[in-house]
Amino acid sequence: MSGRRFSNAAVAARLARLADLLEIDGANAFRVRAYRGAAESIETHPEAIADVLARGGDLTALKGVGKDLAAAVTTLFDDGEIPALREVAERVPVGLLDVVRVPGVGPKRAATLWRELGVTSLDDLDRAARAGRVAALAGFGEKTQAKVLAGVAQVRRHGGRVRLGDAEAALAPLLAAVRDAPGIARVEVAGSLRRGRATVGDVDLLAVADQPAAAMAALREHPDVAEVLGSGDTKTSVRLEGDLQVDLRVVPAPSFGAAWQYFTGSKAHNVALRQRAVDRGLRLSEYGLFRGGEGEHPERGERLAGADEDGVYRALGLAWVPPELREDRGEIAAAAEGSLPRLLEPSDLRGDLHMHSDWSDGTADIRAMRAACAERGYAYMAITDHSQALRMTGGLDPEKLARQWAELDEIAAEDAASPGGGPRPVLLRGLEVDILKDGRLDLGDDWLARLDLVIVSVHGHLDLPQAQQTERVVRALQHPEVNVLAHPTGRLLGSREGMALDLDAVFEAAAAHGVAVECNASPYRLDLGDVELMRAVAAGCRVVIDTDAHAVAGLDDLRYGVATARRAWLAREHVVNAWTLERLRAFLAKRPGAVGA
Ligand code: DGT
Ligand code: CA
Ligand code: CA
Ligand code: ZN
Repeated sequence: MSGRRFSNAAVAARLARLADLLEIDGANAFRVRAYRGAAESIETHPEAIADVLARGGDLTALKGVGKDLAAAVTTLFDDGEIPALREVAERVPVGLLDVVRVPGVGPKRAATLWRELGVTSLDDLDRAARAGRVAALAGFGEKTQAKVLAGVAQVRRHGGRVRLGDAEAALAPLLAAVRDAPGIARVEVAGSLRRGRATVGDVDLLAVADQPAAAMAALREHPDVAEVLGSGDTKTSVRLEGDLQVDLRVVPAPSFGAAWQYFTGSKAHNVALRQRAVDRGLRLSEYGLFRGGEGEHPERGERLAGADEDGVYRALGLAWVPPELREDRGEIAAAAEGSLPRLLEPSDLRGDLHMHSDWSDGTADIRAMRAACAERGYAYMAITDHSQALRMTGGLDPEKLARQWAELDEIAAEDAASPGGGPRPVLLRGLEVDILKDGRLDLGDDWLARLDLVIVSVHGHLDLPQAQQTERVVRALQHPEVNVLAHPTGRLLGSREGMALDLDAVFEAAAAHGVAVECNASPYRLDLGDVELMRAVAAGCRVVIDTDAHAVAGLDDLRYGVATARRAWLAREHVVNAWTLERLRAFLAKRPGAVGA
């Protein structure tokens, strides 16, 4: 068994997906049922299938698993995929799997919608239904169309988490509208958005207002609102056009801090905090921190804190805990001892070390990217276009790289010719070099040696079995010229899980060879994520937070990376692009002793 160790649930999910896709594809009903039956049997099997296979056990002993299915599952463990699933997924758009989840749309109807209207996703279905094209199909009609529309909204509500960046962007105009409503004293973001999670389930807003009704109306009546889910005296919930749910609560000023603390969460942090209150004979709720009171009415007791968050933590003998740390990962003990880290701040970063120009698939030229970095006050920056293997990006071969360096030299000459002027970030010569399938790098050693900064990353063959993928990445990290491993897991939030990779082995190699691991700040990636960053630092790795910007606007994504790093408890010391240029250069040159400098 060379592949990934799949859980029973993961195996079952693949078989169920295969059954759904086959059914949409019009496969024989017997075959579809066989996959579904096997999925159920594997999901509920008490022993891990991985263990059954490891001890040479027979899968056909499981109810509903015949010879062919047993072979398919064995192949999954050996090769990381089921051939039949890959085959059908090449024919049938996977977006139809969302479509079949819509109440009233089974696989048969999904197939009709696909063939007749070209529907391949929930968005397509939504548009087709709004345009009245669903009702016009034979066997559908107005009633079904209305049901489909409501069903799409329902699937979206329960289905997806929304990326941090998308949530921020969607929220901004609403927040401004509520802030401008008459009688508003204060509006703040709470929930997972305030904690900086990579994705959010919904957005929680908290306000203090003399006229709560006006605040509620400002939200309800905003043009971006698609549906009002509920609206009362103290709470309004809406769903936006882009599917995000937003809850607004209005609370009395004396309770604001306690409510902000409560609705910021996380739930696990709140549970631990409330226990601390109980241990002190106190009661903590969204109304405040109280001594005495009775039953359901703690607020009849003596109020010790509640108007501001800081006061709530202080009254519990704690330092104020930054929201990104509130996940019950040891922050309460640290706040009690006064040992919370001095977390990285956005202003600590002195440069961005991963970005693309129009030499490969970026949209701006080097001078424009540099001007944008200068505006952001950076001391240094690196242009890191793609290497030649990524042909569709216009990746650079040595000849093109030499021409790019000539342009960098020209810019340096311009600088020298006009001293003074505005701030000018130092331009480092970088490249994002592809890790080839066998772990070799997509550029010759003599060229690698002449770069200031060598980023390596995986863009192809993301589906190799774990042992092979790990060996591939580790081999790349062993190359003496390599400085950064970019987007180490390859995950794309909401659309692609990370590669099968033994991250502990990767982190160990990165630490041993002086390679920094990236926290890619693109809101589509946030890779490494918070939990992985903690593991990396524990393994002795340094971290670089960079944007992988492909346009000037992408440079602003840095703050999502900072939020992720803060969630991982990172301080300036861990992050190489928070260091001075001198110290960074020593790290990049892998000079002995440089890391601790
Ligand atoms: P999300 O929306 O899934 O990304 O995550 P949150 O953390 O924003 O969760 P949400 O919106 O359900 O609730 C906001 C906060 O309210 C949550 O972080 C903590 C607090 N909260 C909600 N339900 C409970 C609960 O049952 N117990 C406690 N202690 N706190 C809760
Ligand atoms: Ca939330
Ligand atoms: Ca909520
Ligand atoms: Zn890149």
